[in-house]
Amino acid sequence: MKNSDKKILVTRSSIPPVDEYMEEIKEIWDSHWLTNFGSKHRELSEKLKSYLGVERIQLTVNGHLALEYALSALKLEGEVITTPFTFASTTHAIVRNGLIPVFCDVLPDTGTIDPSKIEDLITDRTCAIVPVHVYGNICDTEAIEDIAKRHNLKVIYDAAHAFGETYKGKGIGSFGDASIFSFHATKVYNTIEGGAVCFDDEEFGRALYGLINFGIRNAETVTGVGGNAKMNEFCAAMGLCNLRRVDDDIAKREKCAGRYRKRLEGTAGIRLNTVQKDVRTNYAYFPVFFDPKVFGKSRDEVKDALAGHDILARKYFYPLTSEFDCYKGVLDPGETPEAIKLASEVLTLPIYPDLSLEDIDRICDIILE
Ligand code: T4K
Repeated sequence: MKNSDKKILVTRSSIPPVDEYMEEIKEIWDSHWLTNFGSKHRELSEKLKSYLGVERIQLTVNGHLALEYALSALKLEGEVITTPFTFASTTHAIVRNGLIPVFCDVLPDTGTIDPSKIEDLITDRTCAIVPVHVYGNICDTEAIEDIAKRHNLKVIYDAAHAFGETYKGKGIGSFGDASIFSFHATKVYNTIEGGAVCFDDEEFGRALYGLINFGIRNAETVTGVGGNAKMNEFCAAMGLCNLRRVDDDIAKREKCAGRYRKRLEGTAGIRLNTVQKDVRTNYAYFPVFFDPKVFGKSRDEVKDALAGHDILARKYFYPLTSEFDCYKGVLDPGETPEAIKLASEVLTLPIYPDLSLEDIDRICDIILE
């Protein structure tokens, strides 16, 4: 197949050599222990705790339920300040807890919550802030912590995109009352499907454990009305394999991002994602923002031109969650002009460890033409 004939999708799951995975799951076969906190689950929990630099961790079946149950474990009521420039999961998790999302605008350079706009949205019903480290861009954790302390609010970070990142040398999962990660197939690090909640507080950990395991304390004692969101042994085994190569994957992603930057930086009408100070990033996404007035073509025209060559970039995140049909007339979309602008201009270009520099050049040639 010629290089120009192959389809390039926005991402491609990282997977280990099949023999490595078979070796890892052999123990599961031998023991017949498939789920419910088995040895792979325990081993992965320990390894991730250390890799992510967090005090405590609870692995989950996916990132969405990590967030939904983390919010639930905090027993919140009322309004939650969050942003609409995110994946459906963030807003849905808040709403599915019977909480009301109050949409705050984002910073134009990072797409993360604008701390200077939070306090105007606080009412006597506000109970928490759910900021999103969108694309792995780190929120202003210091400003958020200061606001949360002064107003006695909980902070739960949606760190779905931020696996392995650090801010000033500190694991990003260690900020706030809790941080959640996604280990979905499309993420920098995957366990096929999976996720985790990271936290410090032991009592919160007990409440969370109850929620992800039917409220069971022991075989004859059920102390809470929980659901089921445990990670199974096959996903944990995939996680153990992928953890061995995630640093290498991130290094390869860095090379891809560098090539895109080299080719696209400085082009009139194209803005690239901000490089943040004091952050070790994971190059999860490569968002590009097109200003149609200056660039001469809209984001949608660029997307269609790429699709004409079987290159399927994605509009993460358009539409804003506040504009979803299910929330029309139900939620107040708030005043979020910067988020609206980002959602109208963004195109996330393909990026994954084995994307070749030659393919990146081809993508850039099409954009620049
Ligand atoms: N919070 C935030 C901020 C999130 O972005 C997400 C998830 C969550 C919370 C919730 O975490 P999880 O519950 O998902 O763990 C994808 C992912 O399904 C989703 O995990 C992710 N965010 C979101 C941003 O992207 P889609 O609908 O765009 O996925 P899909 O199926 O179109 O796949 C995208 C591309 O990935 C494909 O074109 C090819 C590649 N791919 C996909 C799959 C399923 C693979 O290479 N292998 C695969 O197995 O949502």
